Amino acid sequence: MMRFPLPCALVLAVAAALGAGCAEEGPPAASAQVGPQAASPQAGPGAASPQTIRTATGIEMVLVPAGEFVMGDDRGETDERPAHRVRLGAFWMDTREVTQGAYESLMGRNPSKFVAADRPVERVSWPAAVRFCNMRSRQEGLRPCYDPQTLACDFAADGYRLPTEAEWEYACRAGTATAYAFGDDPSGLGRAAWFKENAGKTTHPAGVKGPNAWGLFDMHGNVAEWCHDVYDERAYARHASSDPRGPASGDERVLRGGSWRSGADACRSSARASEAPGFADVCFGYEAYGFRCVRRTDAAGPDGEAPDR
Ligand SMILES: [Ca+2]
Repeated sequence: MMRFPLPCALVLAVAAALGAGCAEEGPPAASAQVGPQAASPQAGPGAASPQTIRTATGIEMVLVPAGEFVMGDDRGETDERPAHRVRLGAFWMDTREVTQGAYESLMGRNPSKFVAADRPVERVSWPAAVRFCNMRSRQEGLRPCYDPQTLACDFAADGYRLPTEAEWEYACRAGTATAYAFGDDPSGLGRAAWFKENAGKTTHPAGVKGPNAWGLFDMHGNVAEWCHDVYDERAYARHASSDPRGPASGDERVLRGGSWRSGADACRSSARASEAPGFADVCFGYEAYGFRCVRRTDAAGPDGEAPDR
């Protein structure tokens, strides 16, 4: 497993000591309800272009088509094996990492270290990310996916949620089987991503580097992205062949894509990382963790294929 170079146990111990003194995600400062609004489909510039929509809360999403891919990499770390074939239904995915502007407009606060409205929000915990998903769903008149108490995900709901690890890797690869969405050579990563060698020890505005073939920006680098799945280094041996959702329980959640502080290897399409879900819920959350959201296709798109769930 590719781990982030941070003394997590020490930080968690300090966090536990601080305990209830740390600020939990508060209620949104502004909660003006927005009525149900259908997303407005916008055809791409050409037939082969990714189909995008701009949702009622102003965030651009792209249709990720249904299909099959080989998840993992037998040449990679132990937890990337075995490479295995996975089939996924179509879904909508945010074209960019959730920005600080989008997060603050819905949640009434901005936890980020590198403050700028157009940069990805960071210092967000897994619970904070799913609370954003629920708030975004409510703002658009959709049924929230997450139980507000247990944070269990209802995949049948039409609201927003975090991508499964399989969905994330499928979208990152965008039809490729190489180490990165642009090929195998890490020397090309600087053109596609903000990572340790070019980021200058900070995040950058979401969507500056070119998108992958499916219209997704910053899947490699900038901020690492929380996924739905509980992390298990042996998860792939037990994956369902269709829409796998990971283990039912465990201590950590998956993070994908590497970040501004990651080396090239940690930014590979199949590289896996993980962290305790509440890690960034403490007062000094980690400034390399962000997220993006997905949503069922039958909730928004006229041409989307309903996922097999
Ligand atoms: Ca990213």
